[in-house]
Amino acid sequence: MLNLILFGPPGSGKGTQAAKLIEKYGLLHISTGDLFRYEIENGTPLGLKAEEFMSKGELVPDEITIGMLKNKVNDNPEVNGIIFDGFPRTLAQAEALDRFLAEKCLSITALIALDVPDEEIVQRILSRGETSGRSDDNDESIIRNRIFVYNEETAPIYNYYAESGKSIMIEGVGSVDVIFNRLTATIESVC
Ligand code: B4P
Repeated sequence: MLNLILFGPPGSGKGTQAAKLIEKYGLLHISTGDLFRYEIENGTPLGLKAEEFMSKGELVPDEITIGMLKNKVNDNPEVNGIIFDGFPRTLAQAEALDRFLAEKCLSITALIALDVPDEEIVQRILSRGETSGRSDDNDESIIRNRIFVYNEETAPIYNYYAESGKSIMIEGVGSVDVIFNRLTATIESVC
């Protein structure tokens, strides 16, 4: 099974590239951001809780996020592999993911990080905010808080998987197709 973590700061293009990768490789796409937005749209208790954090550009607590992720994996036992998009975002999530996969005799194949400078990210997210209706997309101070939280809590996960030789950084600036070609070349070198 090909189990990939698509990694990078907010707005680095994880969701954009995951949509193309699942088509090419027939993988299950799990985006914790999309799962939370679905819960918010449906006004569920989980959605109401998640919105408190997301609207401020903060992370949703691990206990909520990890349980939701496990349910999604368990609901899809027959897949060829999984693209984890936006998960893990804390070291506790990464450790929980590894333990959970190990119980199923599975593991992460590789973590592929998209490298995009902060100013490019701010511009991308602000322009998405013109149409996305997302409360975390149209206020520059919230976007900068998301980048701060990424650097503090999420970026160390790169080194965590680097210890087992699984982390790969690729250039995340360029057209969507150019980045997709970089990603597929990288994936084909690890599987
Ligand atoms: P996410 O939904 O994961 O969103 P994201 O980081 O904004 O997006 P992504 O990197 O996927 O960017 P995209 O392709 O859309 O998270 C939102 C929030 O949910 C978090 O802040 C947090 O509160 C919560 N959350 C999610 N997972 C969590 C977890 N595990 N633990 C705790 N909390 C969690 O691209 C962005 C924009 O750039 C788009 O407009 C796109 O069109 C554009 N773009 C993409 N590629 C481009 C390119 N090559 N050139 C120019 N523009 C490009």
